[in-house]
Amino acid sequence: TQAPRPVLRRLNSIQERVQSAVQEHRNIILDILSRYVKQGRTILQPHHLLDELNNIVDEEKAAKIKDGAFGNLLLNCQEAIVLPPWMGFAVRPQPGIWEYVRINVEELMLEELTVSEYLGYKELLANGTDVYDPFVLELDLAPFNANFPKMTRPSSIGHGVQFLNRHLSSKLFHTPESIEPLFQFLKMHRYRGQTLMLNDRIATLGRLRPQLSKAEDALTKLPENTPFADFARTLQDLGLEKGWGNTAGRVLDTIKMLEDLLQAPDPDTLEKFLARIPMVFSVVIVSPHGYFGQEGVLGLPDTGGQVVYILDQVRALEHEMLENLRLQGLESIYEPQIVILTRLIPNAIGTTCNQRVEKVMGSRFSHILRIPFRHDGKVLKNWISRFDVYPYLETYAQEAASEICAYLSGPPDLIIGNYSDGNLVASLLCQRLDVTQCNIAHALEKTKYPDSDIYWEKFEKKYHFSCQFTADLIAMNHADFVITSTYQEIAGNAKTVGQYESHQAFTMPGLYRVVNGVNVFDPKFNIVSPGADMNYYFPYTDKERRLTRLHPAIEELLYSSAQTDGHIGVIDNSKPIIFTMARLDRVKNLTGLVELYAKNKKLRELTHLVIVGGEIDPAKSKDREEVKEIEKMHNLIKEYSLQRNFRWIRSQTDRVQNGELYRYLADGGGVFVQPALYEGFGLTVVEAMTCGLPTFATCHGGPAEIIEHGLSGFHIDPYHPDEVAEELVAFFEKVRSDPSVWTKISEAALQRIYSSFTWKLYAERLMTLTRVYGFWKYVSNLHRREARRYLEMFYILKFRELVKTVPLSKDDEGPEEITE
Ligand code: UDP
Ligand code: LCN
Repeated sequence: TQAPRPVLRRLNSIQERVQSAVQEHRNIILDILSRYVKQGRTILQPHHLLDELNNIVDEEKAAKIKDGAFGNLLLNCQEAIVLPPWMGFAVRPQPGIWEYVRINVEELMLEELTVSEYLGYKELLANGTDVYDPFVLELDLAPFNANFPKMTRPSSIGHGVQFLNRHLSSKLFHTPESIEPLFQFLKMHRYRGQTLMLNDRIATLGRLRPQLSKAEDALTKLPENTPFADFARTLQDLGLEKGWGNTAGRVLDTIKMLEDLLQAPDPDTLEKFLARIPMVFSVVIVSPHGYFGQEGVLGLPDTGGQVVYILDQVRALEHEMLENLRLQGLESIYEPQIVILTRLIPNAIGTTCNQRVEKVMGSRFSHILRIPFRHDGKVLKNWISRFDVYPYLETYAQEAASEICAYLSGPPDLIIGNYSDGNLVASLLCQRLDVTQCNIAHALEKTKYPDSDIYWEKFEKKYHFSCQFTADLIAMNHADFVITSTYQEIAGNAKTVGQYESHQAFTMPGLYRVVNGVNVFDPKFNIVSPGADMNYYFPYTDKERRLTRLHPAIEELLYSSAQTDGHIGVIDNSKPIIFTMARLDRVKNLTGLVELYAKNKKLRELTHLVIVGGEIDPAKSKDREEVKEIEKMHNLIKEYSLQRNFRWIRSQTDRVQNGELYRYLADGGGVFVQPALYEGFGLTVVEAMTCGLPTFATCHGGPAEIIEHGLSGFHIDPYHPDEVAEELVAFFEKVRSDPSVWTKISEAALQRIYSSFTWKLYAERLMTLTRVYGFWKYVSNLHRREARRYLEMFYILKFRELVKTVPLSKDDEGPEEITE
């Protein structure tokens, strides 16, 4: 007889693990918990939790706790809620994986909570402890994605396309017949009235193989470089149309790939074969808020890296699309079309943002198309902050849909959204035009502002986060695929929560509760990192390309004694320069760098400091946050008598000169420092490294992944400014005795860039993703129809209501952002 099988249950649940540890070390745990309560905070951050753990005096006991299940809970806890007699803990053992518990701090009872219960409990903080509402609107996307393939290991997050290829190709090639959808896909393939790949002469899958081998026979007899036109007729008679390649050699290669797939399919060949199919001819890139221009816009409020990113992206994409068309043998029939869709701003303050159409410089076929914001048929004339654009987006998207179709003579093949507003407009356009949607966040604001969800009402007047977070949720779930610059943008790292991950579960009391907002294990997420345009940013060692004619202007900027509203402070060329450049936002923390420099005597002896950013005269600034930073900067200069070590130059918008400036500073043995409190990605880090300037950049956000600490640059923690100053001192002292220390970092930085951060790699990857997701969407159920219908409802019932709470801008009173 067989032994009875044990009943299956969740072994070692967090509750069991921690409860037994709690029993074992009862007194000491009681003590720690009561100290948390005594801190008087309602929400504890990880460092608050760890501080108390590190305060245990008895070392032996401390070690026992830390190594045990309770210590583990605290080490992995991202947030604790204090509502005596209970404390709630949100525990994240690994990126993307969350567990919730609460502990009674008097009786030491532990209960496991569902995400819903945890958030309900957290809501008491905002609603008052006696207000419990059992019927809260919950947003839950999980049921819609239940049958959808998902990754399981945190290390595979961000590599969605590889996973999807493997998973779905095993399905597609399950039996000889299951390849039928691929055959149908090739047969249906046409563009603007022209049949591509296969024609009606191959009516069934059964006919495909023999016709391919006949074509193969015919092509092997030809020299490899025979142009397509010379054998087009032969292939057409066999059932093969344009699109297979530009020469006999290339066409043969593509045919062999398909034959391999029919015989012994594998995901890599599938990806390579799809990369050869002409699928992407026109792309729309959406970035509504403005100012979006090509000259004189950087440094204007809200206009930073996103604009640089998109312009470089367009040039790289156009180049890649042209190359693809050439190799496909289609360059004489089609031109790639790329349109940047942005806002037309009639009061364009000297920029080109009031022009409807503008050619993208350095491209052949790409344009900026500007459409104004309207309300009640009236055009909005002034620029408005990105936080205030929500009331205009729906009408904007409607107008854009018809304008784009007219402009491109039909819908595009791909729409790429940028930032919250662009991604929402992209969702509305893709829904209406049935086009593949790609999202790029650049920066999700939620992680930048602590507690902006639970206390959303406090932020509402200034930021309208209720609209922004709702738009983000809708867009990230509507997208076919999402590209991010780094892993951390999706899922953070062992210690910190990712930007997308923070939308997995959160609550905005009084509005709605998100129990499954996004799943970072979804294969839609892909890391595709941008680079720096190598026409502007190239190594300081590339002597032949150096722009020495710009040196007098650069020297004037750095060293002239004139004190103007363009530059203040005086330095000479006797010391290496610590350099930084950014918008003068609070989070960029340029004032933090100035302060840490000012306080360190040794650093002031060894180096000069140069910062480029913002306006110097507060009266010239239009941005409320910038004005505060300008004032802070002037105060620091006074307080620390910085006039003779330090140069502050107003924002510089000429990229050609900026590139040479990075290199000029490298000539003098300088470094670049990026001191942001948080940085989504950090284009300046890539620019500086591409010029060979050793870089010290914040460990909070993207730069932590761009730089390998100690090898291709250094991570710094702006929350520990004195240590940053010491690290800089140590570096410059080392370099003084051994200059090769500087050169090694500079060379390794360049290697890092060439291997992972170039626009060429970016464009190839983005095209591959577009084809693969487009194909899978066709052959499988990746349309996410159910989820999209649910999102539509949420958009209509919730988002539209929230938008009504955002005041419309009053044009005649001037831009809103001046008045607080
Ligand atoms: N930039 C510039 N002049 C300035 C400040 C910034 O040209 O005075 C450019 C900088 O070279 C980079 C971009 O603006 O290309 C800033 O991008 P980043 O990703 O560093 O930050 P963001 O502004 O997007 O937050
Ligand atoms: C926005 C940011 O905040 C930066 O961190 C990025 O580098 C930039 O966009 C480009 O993606």
